[in-house]
Amino acid sequence: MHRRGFLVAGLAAALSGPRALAQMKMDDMSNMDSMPGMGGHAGHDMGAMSQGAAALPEGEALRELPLLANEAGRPGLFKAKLTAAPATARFLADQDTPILAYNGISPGPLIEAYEGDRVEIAFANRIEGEPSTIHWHGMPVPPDQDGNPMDPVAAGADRVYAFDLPEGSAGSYWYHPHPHGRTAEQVYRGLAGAFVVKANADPVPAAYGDTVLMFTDLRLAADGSMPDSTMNDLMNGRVGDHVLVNGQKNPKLAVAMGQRRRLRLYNATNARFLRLAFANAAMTVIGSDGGLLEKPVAADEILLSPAERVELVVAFDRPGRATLTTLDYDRGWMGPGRPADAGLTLLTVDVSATAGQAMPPLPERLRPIAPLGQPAVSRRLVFTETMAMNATGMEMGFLINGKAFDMERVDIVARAGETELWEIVNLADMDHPFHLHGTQFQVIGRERGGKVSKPPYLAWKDTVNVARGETVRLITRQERPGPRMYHCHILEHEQLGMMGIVDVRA
Ligand SMILES: [Cu+2]
Repeated sequence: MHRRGFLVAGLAAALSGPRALAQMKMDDMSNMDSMPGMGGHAGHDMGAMSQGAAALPEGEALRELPLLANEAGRPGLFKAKLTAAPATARFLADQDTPILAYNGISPGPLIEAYEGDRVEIAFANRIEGEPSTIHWHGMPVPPDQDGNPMDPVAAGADRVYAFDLPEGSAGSYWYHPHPHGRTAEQVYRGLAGAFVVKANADPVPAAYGDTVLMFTDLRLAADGSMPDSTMNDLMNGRVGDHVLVNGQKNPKLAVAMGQRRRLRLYNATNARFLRLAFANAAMTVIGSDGGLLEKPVAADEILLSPAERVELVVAFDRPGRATLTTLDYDRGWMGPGRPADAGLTLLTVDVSATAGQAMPPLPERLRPIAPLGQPAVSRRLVFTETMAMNATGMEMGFLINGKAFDMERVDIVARAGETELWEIVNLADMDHPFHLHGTQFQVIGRERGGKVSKPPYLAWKDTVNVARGETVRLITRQERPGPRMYHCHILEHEQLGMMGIVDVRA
């Protein structure tokens, strides 16, 4: 195990309040046998989380996500309803699993709208006893429409989210709850869906299709229920036993030899890092979180940290079986039960022996991306983790600039329309995927162990992994006044304090 320093004295004072702390009782610590002072030994054996994991059926035909029906009846408007409520899912042949769902399904229905559209979505929160919100992850929506924790929708209540999709905003976004203190649980219980904004003039050939592959992470007890999170989950982020694609384990897709497919990959897990490769098929990256790149880039592998998306064109030029699999990635793990990252097959593609009809080529240029330019302001955000034992148990803090999230506190004041440099410094022992609401940013550099590197290409991003010991520099600009959240997208870390508010002023 990676042994860490414990701050015993004075830690409670350094943390800003009980909301920021995970209070762990000793009797919850049965799976923490490698903690200093707890006895036991370190190891990479599977911890309590994976014992008795139920086997899920594999190899069913891949289900495309069902579309959310547009009730507007006229062009230029997307109007629909989303209801968050308890539901059941059939992961095991003979057992119902209680989940939370949007319109009865998980992942939620796929929202497809076009640049220039007005969007009006009536949200009904029918989760008993829990506030919720819908956050439009990555989308350029006004602050008061973005489902911030400051704007909860009470249990049983309704509200309408309304916003316009500007020209140039085509991209692979998603939606999920963001209520204070409940985001992690509502997401792992099933609340997440994809929101694809389509371009009016799309350079990618329509013959490639357009398929969302949404990865979620399921932990299932033998009785078909989803167990509550453990202390290990709170520290590392909750990692499940099964990575699902559109709700299915290792589903199957059949394609003709020579076919190319446009695939939008979403990491909608709470905390699972997905380092992905396609065996027997060639991947080309064409887009990031906020839409197309300037030109296609061939890739042997991809790292998708929680909440990131990538748009791919995959060429199936060899007959037989092509598989999307995971590779090992060490993102920093505390205690026992580090999940087996490598060797998971997420999707199996059967490629026919006879060639299908010829496919049009991918254009060499996709769209221009203008660099955001010289920043007028620079800021530094330092991510740290703290832990301590006290009389009631263990206290953990996930902090930004030494502070845990406080809804009443503005951490940064920014000016609308002004370009800023943000330096995200990770001094912690785990990777933390950084997410900023309300805009897309451009990463301009990384630094780790004194080594500085520039990204290989310009891309619009709303989430970027900051590896432990790494500094990521990004350029950002908020266009509209109002409060915006920034946080770690390991949702348990966000919930334990690794979040702040930037107040954008006119
Ligand atoms: Cu984190």
